[in-house]
Amino acid sequence: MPHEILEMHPRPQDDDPVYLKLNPQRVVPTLLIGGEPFVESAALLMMLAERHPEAGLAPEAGTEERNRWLQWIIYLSVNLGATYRNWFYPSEPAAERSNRHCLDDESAP
Ligand SMILES: N[C@@H](CCC(=O)N[C@@H](CS)C(=O)NCC(=O)O)C(=O)O
Repeated sequence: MPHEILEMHPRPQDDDPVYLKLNPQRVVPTLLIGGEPFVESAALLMMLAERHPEAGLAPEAGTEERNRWLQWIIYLSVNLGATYRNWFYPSEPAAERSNRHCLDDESAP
C-alpha cells in the first residue's frame, strides 16, 4: 500500500506546533489519512486492515478468528501498552503511582 513515512524527533517538544496540531498528546504513532490525523495504535491497525483488505492484515469479518484478532489488539493496547508506558516513563504521574513499589525498593537497579 502506498505510504510515506515522516521522521520526527522521538519526543516532540511542547513548542513543536506542527506535531502538536496532529497529535496533542505528543506521542507516536500518528497516521495521516487524506490529510487528517488519526491516533491510537490499536485503532490505526484496525483502520489499515479495513482500508486494505487485499493486504490480508486481518481475518475475515464475522469469523471467530476476526473476533480473536480484535480481542488481542484491544488486550495488548489497553493492558500491555498502558503498563509498559508506565514502566518506560516512570516520571509521569500515573507511572509514579503504579511503580512506587519499585522506586521505593533500594535493591532495585
Ligand atoms: N495509547 C497510545 C500510546 C502511544 C505512546 O505511548 N507512544 C510512545 C512510543 S510507543 C511515545 O510516543 N513516547 C514518546 C513520548 O511519550 O514522549 C498508542 O497506542 O498509540
